[in-house]
Amino acid sequence: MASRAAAALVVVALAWAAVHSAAAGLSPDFHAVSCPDLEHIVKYHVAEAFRKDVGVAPALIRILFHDCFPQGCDASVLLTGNNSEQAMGPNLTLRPVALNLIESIRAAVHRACGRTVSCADLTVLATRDSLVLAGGPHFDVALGRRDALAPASEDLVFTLPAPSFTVPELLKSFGDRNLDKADLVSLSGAHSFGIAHCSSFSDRFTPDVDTNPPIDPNFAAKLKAKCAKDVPAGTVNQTLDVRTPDVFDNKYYFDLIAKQGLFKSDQGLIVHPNTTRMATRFSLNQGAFFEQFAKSMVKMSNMDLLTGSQGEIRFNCAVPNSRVEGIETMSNEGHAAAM
Ligand code: HEM
Ligand SMILES: *[C@@H]1O[C@H](CO)[C@@H](O)[C@H](O)[C@H]1NC(C)=O
Ligand SMILES: *[C@@H]1O[C@H](CO)[C@@H](O)[C@H](O)[C@H]1NC(C)=O
Ligand SMILES: *[C@@H]1O[C@H](CO)[C@@H](O)[C@H](O)[C@H]1NC(C)=O
Ligand SMILES: CC(=O)N[C@H]1CO[C@H](CO)[C@@H](O)[C@@H]1O
Repeated sequence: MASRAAAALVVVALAWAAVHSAAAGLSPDFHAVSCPDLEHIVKYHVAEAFRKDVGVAPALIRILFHDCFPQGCDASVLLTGNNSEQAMGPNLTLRPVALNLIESIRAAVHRACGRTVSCADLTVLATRDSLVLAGGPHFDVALGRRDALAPASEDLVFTLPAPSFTVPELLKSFGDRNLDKADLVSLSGAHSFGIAHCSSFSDRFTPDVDTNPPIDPNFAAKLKAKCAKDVPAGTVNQTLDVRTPDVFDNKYYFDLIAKQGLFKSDQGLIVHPNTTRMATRFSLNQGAFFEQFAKSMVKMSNMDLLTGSQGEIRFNCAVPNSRVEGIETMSNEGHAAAM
C-alpha cells in the first residue's frame, strides 16, 4: 500500500514537473522536421536588417519585452488595427523597422515551410540572433509557441513598468509577473542600446520634480537643451547608453555609477539598497551580467505561452486569422496550409 502511494506521488511529481518546467510543451527541435531551414532563414534576414540598421536589435528586444510582459509571448503586440497594443501608450515608439522585419521573416519561412511557425516563435528567434550581432550573449530558445487570437487588453498593457518607477515599484511590477530581482537588474541592462524620446525622461531634468535618484548636472543640462528642441514633440531621440550606444555590453551599469542613467527606473538600481550590489557587480563583471541576462531572457521568453492547439499560427503577423480574407476556404488550422 505504502509503496503504491509512493509510486503515485512520483507520478504526480513528474507530471507537475512537466507542466511547470520553464517551457512546457516547447522544444528546441519543435520545427526540425516541419521546417528544417528555419534557423538559417531567420539568421539571414536578421543579419541583412542589422547590416542596414543596427537599431533593429534594440527594437526587437523591446518588442519581445512588450509582447511577453503583459499577457505572455504570443505575438499579441504585433497585431495592428482596432484595440491593438501598438495604439496604446506604453507601446510608445515600437520601431516599424523591426515590426516589418518580423513579418518579412514570417513570409520567407512560410514560403519555405508552409504555415508551420508562429509569429511568437519568430519574434524570439529574431531577437536572439540580433542580440548576438549587437555584441550580447546567446540565450537558448525552445520553440512551439502559438499566436494570440486578439491583442492584450489595455489593463494588461498598462502593467508594463513606467520609466518614472522607483525600485520598490519595479520589484513589485516584475514580481507580479514572477520575475525576481536578478531578472529586474539584468533585464534593465537591455538599456545598453537603443533610444528613447523626451517624454520618457523629462522628469530627469525638470527642476520642480524631486531629484531622487541623483543625476549628473552636466548630463541633465544636456538632456534639457536637447529636449528644448523637441518640436514637434517626439522628433528628438536620446541614446539610452551614452558610452556605447549601439553595443550590447555592461557599460550601462557604468552610466548608472556616473549618475548618467537616462530613466529614474535605471538610475534607481544603483542607489537602492536592494539592487545596488547586483548592479555594481554587473558593472565590474560583464561575464556575470551576460550569464544572468541570458537566464532572464529564457525566463522572459517563456512567460505564459500558448502551446498545443491553443491560439493559432497566423497567416500575417499583424492580423488575426479571423480577419484574413477568404480564410474560411482554406484548410483547417493545424493541417499546415500549402502557401
Ligand atoms: C525595468 C523596467 C523598464 C522600463 C521602465 C522601461 C522603459 C523604457 C522606455 C520608457 C523606453 C523608451 C521609449 C521611448 O521613449 O521611445 C525604453 C526603451 C527600450 N527598452 Fe525598456 N524598460 C524597461 C525594461 C526593459 C526590458 C526588460 C527590456 C528588454 C529585455 C527593455 C528594452 C528596451 C530597449 C532595447 C529600448 C530601446 C528601444 C529602441 O531603441 O527602439 N526594457 N524602455
Ligand atoms: C475598426 O472599427 C471600425 C469602426 O467600428 C470598423 O469600421 C473597422 O472595420 C474596424 N477595423 C478592423 C480592422 O477591425
Ligand atoms: C528589500 O530587501 C529587504 C531585505 O531583504 C526586504 O525586507 C524588503 O522587502 C526589500 N524591499 C523591496 C522593495 O523589495
Ligand atoms: C534619432 O535621432 C538621430 C539624430 O537626429 C536620427 O538620425 C535618427 O534617425 C533617430 N533615430 C530614430 C530611430 O528615430
Ligand atoms: C507604433 C505606434 O502605433 N505607436 C502608437 C503608440 O501609442 C500612441 C498613443 O498612445 C500613438 O500615438 C502611437 O502612434
